[in-house]
Amino acid sequence: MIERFRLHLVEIPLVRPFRTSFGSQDVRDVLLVEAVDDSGVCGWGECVTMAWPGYSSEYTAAAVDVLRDHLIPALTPSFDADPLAIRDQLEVLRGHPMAKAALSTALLDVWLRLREESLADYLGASRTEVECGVSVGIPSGIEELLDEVAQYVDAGYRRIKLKIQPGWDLEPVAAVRERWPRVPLQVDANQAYTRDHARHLARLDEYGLLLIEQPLPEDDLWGHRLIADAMNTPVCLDESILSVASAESAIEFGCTEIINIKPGRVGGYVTAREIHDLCRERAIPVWCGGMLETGIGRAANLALAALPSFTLPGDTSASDRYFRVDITEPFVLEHGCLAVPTGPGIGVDPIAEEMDRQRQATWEIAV
Ligand code: OSB
Ligand code: MG
Repeated sequence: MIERFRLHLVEIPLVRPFRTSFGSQDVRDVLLVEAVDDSGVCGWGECVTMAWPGYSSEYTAAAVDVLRDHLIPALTPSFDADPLAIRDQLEVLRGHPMAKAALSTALLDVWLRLREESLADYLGASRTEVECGVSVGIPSGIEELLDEVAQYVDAGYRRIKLKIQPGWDLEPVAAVRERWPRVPLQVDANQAYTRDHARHLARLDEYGLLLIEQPLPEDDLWGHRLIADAMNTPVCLDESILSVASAESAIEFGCTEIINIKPGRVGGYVTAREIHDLCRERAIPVWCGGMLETGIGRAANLALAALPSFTLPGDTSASDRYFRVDITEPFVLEHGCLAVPTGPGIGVDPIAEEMDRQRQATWEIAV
């Protein structure tokens, strides 16, 4: 029986600022949900919200509020239900997929630990390690960009993703392509363009990109179809994919040729697996996105990224790409891959001393 929850807010410095079209971060404010079972087993879920609503409408302070005042009370007293039933109960409350994902992952982690089953086995993973890419923020200039990409290429990352925005697109892509003619390369706009940019974006075609991620606002599915028709580079949706239904619409309307699956954005791992299964049926390749997670969120993402249709390297980078000190044992890149955790549940635990060192606040919720 679950007897209490703890929400932990920790703040971890990033190794370098991460700038995108929607803003810049130099620390990661991380909200972790801990579900405490009366048997002594604890489960963990990382809430991938950021401090401000730049990527989506969710943000961390609102996640604390909705978890404490709405989501946890909505489940009381049936926290021990199976993962599908938990999702059904949370669906009655609208929106807040990241908060829902954190809560349902903490409960799933307890549920699996009690069964001594790994998340990878539960989801149906087909590999023991996953190929990793890296997402490169918008730096101060081309020289800085080339220096940063060189570090990642030398470290063995299997693909490079450049963040772009109007005014920072053709030139950085050309510079990276010129220096590394064969490195698998893709770009992510985080909704920074408009439909009127279609012809401009088509100029990226000559650089042999794997894909362009989310050029237009989240709700503009048809606009993405217009962009896809205007360019040869495959369009890949991130922010627009919020559910199995939105994934199916995007595929059927020809708005996306590849999908970035982020468990936080779709409300958790059960839905993430269903989107994977849909994409498998429709022959749409998928890859696992990231939100600058600590080792807690990364461990669970690696389990998901080990499923068969995750055929492109994801944004599941090693701990040292983000933090000098992670809050779990660090994930270390080996020949461009990270190992999928094999222990029960998500397979990792936070290091208590690191949590204490970085702690900003804790909320305790007895049920
Ligand atoms: O759009 O994929 C994105 C980070 C924060 C918010 C949105 C995104 C990202 C990344 C980094 O691109 C992914 C990672 O390395 O975790
Ligand atoms: Mg993205």
